[in-house]
This record gives sequence, C-alpha cells and structure tokens, in this order.
Amino acid sequence: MPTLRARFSSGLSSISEAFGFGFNVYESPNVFLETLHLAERMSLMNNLVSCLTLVGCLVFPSGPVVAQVAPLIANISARQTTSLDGQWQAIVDPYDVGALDYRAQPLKNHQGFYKNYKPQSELELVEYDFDSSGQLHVPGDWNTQRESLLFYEGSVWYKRSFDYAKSPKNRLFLHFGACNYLAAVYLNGEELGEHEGGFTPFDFEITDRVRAHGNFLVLRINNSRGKDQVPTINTDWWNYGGITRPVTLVDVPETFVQDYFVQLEKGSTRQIKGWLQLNGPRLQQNVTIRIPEAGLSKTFQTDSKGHTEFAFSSDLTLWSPENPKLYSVEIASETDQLEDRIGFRSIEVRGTDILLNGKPLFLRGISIHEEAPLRSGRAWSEDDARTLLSWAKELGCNFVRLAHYPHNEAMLRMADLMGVLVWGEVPVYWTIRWENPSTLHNAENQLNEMIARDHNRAALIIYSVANETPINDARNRFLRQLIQDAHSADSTRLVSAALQAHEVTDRNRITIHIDDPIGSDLDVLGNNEYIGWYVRRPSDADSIDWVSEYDKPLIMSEFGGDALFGYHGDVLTRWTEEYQENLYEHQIVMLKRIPFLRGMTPWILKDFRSPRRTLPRIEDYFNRKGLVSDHGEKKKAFFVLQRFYRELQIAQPLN
Ligand code: GCB
Repeated sequence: MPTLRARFSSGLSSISEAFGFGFNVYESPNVFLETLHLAERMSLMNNLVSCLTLVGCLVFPSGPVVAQVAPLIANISARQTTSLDGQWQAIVDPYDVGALDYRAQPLKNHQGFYKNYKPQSELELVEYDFDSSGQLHVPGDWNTQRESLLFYEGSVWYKRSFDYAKSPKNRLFLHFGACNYLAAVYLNGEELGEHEGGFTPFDFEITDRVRAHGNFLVLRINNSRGKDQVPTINTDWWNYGGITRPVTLVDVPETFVQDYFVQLEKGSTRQIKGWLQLNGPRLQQNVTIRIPEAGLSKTFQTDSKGHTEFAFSSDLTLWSPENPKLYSVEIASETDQLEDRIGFRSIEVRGTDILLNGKPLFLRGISIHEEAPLRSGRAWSEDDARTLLSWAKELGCNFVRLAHYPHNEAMLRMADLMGVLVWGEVPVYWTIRWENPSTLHNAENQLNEMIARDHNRAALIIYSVANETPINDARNRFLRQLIQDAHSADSTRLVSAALQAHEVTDRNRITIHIDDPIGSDLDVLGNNEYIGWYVRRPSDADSIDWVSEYDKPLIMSEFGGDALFGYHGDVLTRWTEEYQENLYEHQIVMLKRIPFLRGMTPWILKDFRSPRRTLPRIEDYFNRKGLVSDHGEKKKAFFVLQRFYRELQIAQPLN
C-alpha cells in the first residue's frame, strides 16, 4: 500500500494560501498539511472543516497523518531487544504550545518541546522543562495514572533518555506496541515521523541517528477525537490516551528476516504454505524453515526483492482449543535467525457450518474490551491476558471476540497458548466518514497492521471489519474494500462484521431478518441484538424467529443488559443482577432455536469505562453489561451462561 506521503504532490505551503480557499478541497489541504507538524495539522484541519462546512462544503477529507514508519518487524520478542518501558517524563499540553506558537504557526526554534532545550543563562526564556514536569508510566494510559487526566483528551509529551552501544554492522529500530491515537516521534531533536491509529504497532529505523550516549526520545501523543478518524468521535468505550503498549529497541543484522507467514494452506490439514520477506542489502539468500519436533527442514531461495513463497507437506498435531499444540518453528537466513511458536490448524466455512480442522464447531464465546481485569485502565501485559482469558475459560468459552479494535499482542499469544479462538477487529465503529478516502485509507492501514502482527497466531480465525454500521452505498463500498483487503492480505482466515438485522412483525409474530447487503461478501455473519434491554422485554425473545438471506454461519456477536454487581431485585427491575440473569435465560431460549447459529459472543466479559454512561450510583461512567464487575466479582448471569456452555460442551465434547 502506498504511504500517504507518496500520494502528495506539490502544492500550497502557507496557511494564508490555504485559508484563501484557492485549492481543490480534495487534494491541496493534504499537501500543505504535509509541511506542518502534528498538532498544527489537527487544529488547522478542525478550523478548515468548520470553515468549509460554513460555506456549504459537506465533504472534506481530513488531514491524513503522514506515516513514515518502517515496514513492521514481525515477532519482536524473538529478537535482540532492549525495553524502554518504565517511568517517562511527561508534559500535559492541552493547547499544543509545545508545537505551535500563538499564531498557530509551527515552532521552529528550541521552544518546540521535542528539542528538550535547557536555558543557557538566567535570562533566557524557556517555558517548558521535562525534568521537573512529573512522570507517567510506559506502557500505560495516562487517564488512570493521574486523577486530573481521567477525562483528558489532547496532547501529552513524553520523554526518556537512553544510551545504546550498537555494533556497527547491525541496524536498530524503535518499536511501539501502540500509542493512542496520533503519535509524533522525535529522536535527539529530529522528527522521525508520525503514526495514526491507536491500537496497532509501528517501527522507525534509527540506525543512523542513535548515539552511544545521551539519546533523548520525545513523543507527542494526541488522543483528540475527530470526525474523520477511525474510530470517529462517538464510541462506547474510554478514549484512553498515551503510550499504551511497550516500547522496544530492536537490534537486527543488516539484512534480517522482517516477516514471514507459516500456516497451513487454506482447506488443508497437511500442507504448509507461506512466504518470507528479508529486509536489507543482501536480498538473495538461502532461507531454512525448521520444525525440529516434526523432523522438518526445508530450504528456499529468496528473489531479488528478498521474498520467497514456499509450500511443503507435513504431518503435525493440529492446534485446537482442547489441544493447543504449538511447535517451535526456526527460521534462518544466511544473515539472521529467529524462533517462533506456531500452531497449525485449518478453518473454513461450509454452508452454515464453521469447520476447525475439518470438523464442525460451535463457538462458545464472550466479547472482551482491552481493560485490565483487576485494576483500572488499559490492559497490556501477559498477566492481564492470562486473567481475562482464564475468566473466559471458566465461563466455558472456546472463543473470544476482542472488541472493538486490535488488542495487544500478549493477548493473541496467550490465546494461542491457552487454546482460545479469537475474533480480531478494527475500530470501524458506528458511523464513520464513509465518503472520505483518507478515512478509508486509515482503516485499511489499521487492518493491514493488525494482520501483519497476528497472521501467524493459530488462535486467530476471524477478522472483523466493522461494528454496527448503517447500510448505505458509501458504507457498502468502504466495507467491501476492507473485506477484500483482509482476504488478500491473508486468504486463510475468515472475514466477518458485526451487523444489525431488522425486525418484521406480522400478526404478533416477530421475525428478525438478516439481509444486510454486506452479508454476501462475508464468510461469517456477525449480528448484534439487544432484545430485552434497548428493545422489548427479555421474555419476548422466547418466541422470536430468525431468518437469513444467506447460507452462511451466524455468530451472535452481541447481546446483553446492564447489572450493577450486588444490586438485587426482581427480574423486571433494571440494573439488578436478576434482570440480567433473566435476560440471559430468555436469550438462550431464543438462540437455541436459530438453525444457522454457530457461535455467540455476549456483551461482555467485564464492566468497562465509558463516558456515555453517566447514571450516578449505577453506571458512574461504566458500561455495566459485564458478567464480571470491574472489581472482578461474578454476577448471577455469569453462571447462566456457564451452565449453557457446559451443556453445549457435553453435546460437542471435542471443542
Ligand atoms: C453495542 C456496541 C457496543 C456497546 C453496546 C452497549 O451495540 O457494539 O460497543 O458497548 O452496544 O452496551 O450498548
């Protein structure tokens, strides 16, 4: 995919020209924005959008943020790395004074915070100081580290220093697990580049810029919401800002194995098919893939672009939830070597069935937000992943929906290890700017970054491209592009989206129809419904019928209702555990009667923060649809679902 910068051509260079409206609104703002830094772009785009809206221009592409990131390096944990996690100096900058002067012009001198400048005399005016500005922990959201930042949306500058003795032959990269939402990265007072999107990893090469001593790394992270962003301004989750996942220095040989795909061929349980990509000056090499435990060793040659594709037969124990077998896979080129732990399984759809390793499977799932299980804020660690997935397993799950954006890599690796199948998702949520090409480009980029990071994880079986999006031509075009992207980046996995069906009432008989036109492009249908919470009474579910336009499997990707842990009453008193418990009981009656249902991921494992949820003493800015409270206590409905999943397990013991 071309970078955004590659699409720019020559054009305007000054703000006055831009505000003179002497440009094509589809092209030139991008060009002049390219010359500006992050905050300028963001605040100027807001102004431009307001101006253009006033003069009647309804469609306007927001300023895409230039991503000059290096191609993603796969499997960071298997490389020679140095962690930059820990306490970082942090300056909270709600007015972006670290980037713009009082005329909203880019700061050119040392006043730009990325310079980390110190006054040279008693007289000199310098209005910032990282060293006395307090600290934030990385990884971590800023919202739950300081009370004053709980609702904060804007910029925070981060700084840390490091020394690095690099061997002259090697190359060094900076790797960020994720920063929400926009990240501008500077090393030793120079801009490295920017990244847009809050949930996917990115790298910058710093081989020629790193010093043995006294490097200072500065990041400006901005989590302001924007209409043209992905997600857009309206969500039902907390907009946690910050460097939310680990930061790592990755030291690799001059020519290294950048990425590889070692998976079973679509539809096969014996044929391994994949590819490998080298990065560096020696692109033509012999590369060997070894799976010692299976006695496999195959050698291939990369072409002049450093690429090779391969296929060979194997006789492996297949990965499944009941036996999550991972093999050590060794990958060696003439200049680099690394190891991964990979599971091998097949996943397909036949009619309304989902087949894992050729056998029909029912996905006993639960939806999960990326919130820490036993403390406040974003989850990011292996321990967080283990606790969340242990709760899912205790519930009887063989499947989780990681909503509504790509979760951290530890979660995917833990799912591989624990035997939990995964639905991964991008934050194309509710109503985003379907007509804006840069919004589409951004969504495609986030999808590709997720796939690039996770495409060797056996647990991951479904890519979801959207959640509850309204049907219209522009949206259909947008989603079809994402579906096509997912299939072409990885043809082995299934593609889905959480849709919304509609109700038809005929003489008191309620039927729900699944007929979203996007259904024809998907491998698996997802559907969210809130019968008994936002619509109708819980008991109405008992007699509701479901029909589908498509001969495809359905996953009920959401249903549920809120309950405050410890609040009790009768089954028709909202917010009580009894209401939620009763709702689940009636849902199960309905779900059992849907002939093409092949899975479900009720909403949701754990209560999570949401600014939309304001009701005092009940919500207190938490969505309470969790089966587990935000303090880890299990609500009554947890046990209803657990009972149902046990029944299903008895009926289908091998999943
Ligand atoms: C939905 C959304 C989910 C919300 C949930 C709710 O349909 O997909 O993000 O949190 O409903 O609780 O309303």
